[in-house]
Amino acid sequence: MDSAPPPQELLEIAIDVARDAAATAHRMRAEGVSVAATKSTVTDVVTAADRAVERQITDALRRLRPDDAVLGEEYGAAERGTDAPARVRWIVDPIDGTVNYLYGLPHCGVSIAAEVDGEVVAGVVRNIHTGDEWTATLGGGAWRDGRRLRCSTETDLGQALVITGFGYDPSRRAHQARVVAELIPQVRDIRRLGAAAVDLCVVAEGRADAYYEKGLAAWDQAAGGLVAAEAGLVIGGLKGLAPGPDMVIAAPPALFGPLHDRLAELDASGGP
Ligand code: LIP
Repeated sequence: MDSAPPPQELLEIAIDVARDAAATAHRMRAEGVSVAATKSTVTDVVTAADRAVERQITDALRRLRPDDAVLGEEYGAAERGTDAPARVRWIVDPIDGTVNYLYGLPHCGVSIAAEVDGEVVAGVVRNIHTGDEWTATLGGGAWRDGRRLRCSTETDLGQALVITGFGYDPSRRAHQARVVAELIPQVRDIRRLGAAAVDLCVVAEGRADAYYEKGLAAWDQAAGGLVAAEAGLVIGGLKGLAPGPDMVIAAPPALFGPLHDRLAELDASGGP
């Protein structure tokens, strides 16, 4: 089996591809976007831009690294033309925060992560509107504009500004809202920004103290999760589980336990 390139080399590819993709998404937004289709529910929308940007990213990765696997939100696992196992897999969310993108809210981004033998080793998240760009490599730290990111040092849950999100299924939203209703008196405040990949990067640089959400797919959290972890946040699920669709929690070491325990008591990964 071929040797995998160093994470920095994969990161440089991800950055170039993400910048071109964000430029396309930005141009298409300016030209006007509309709903092309809906997915899991009538509010789970996909635009023509989500699809065009994912095709652009997949084609670029295919050109640059033909043997790699690509998993994208809109088209799933891209055709490879070989059955030989791929050591490198790219995990792509062409536009994370699609509803924000549709409404023109400047909190949405292109997210590209590179996984080697099942472990995420490089990731970039680029805000489509602001150009904010967060990057990380495994063991190499998290960065924005050449500045190494360090997460919040908050130790008191009662003082914590917590970001969370809601799914597209109304009954799941009702459950998530009940959890927030119980949690909000016990934290500084809650923020719902609307794009998990960008949310994780905002927490990575301490512009909020912690994040949690149920219902994320790999493409929502792969790159942002690495940025968050490399900025010093503990990333995990509930009850020792890995971060995944049931729950993703990102918090500074002193806050992870208290937030985890509160979310477990509130059955935050439960419900529909
Ligand atoms: C979105 C996530 C967000 C979550 C939304 C949705 P999308 O991803 O980024 O955190 O609350 O329900 O999953 O659909 O914009 O790629």
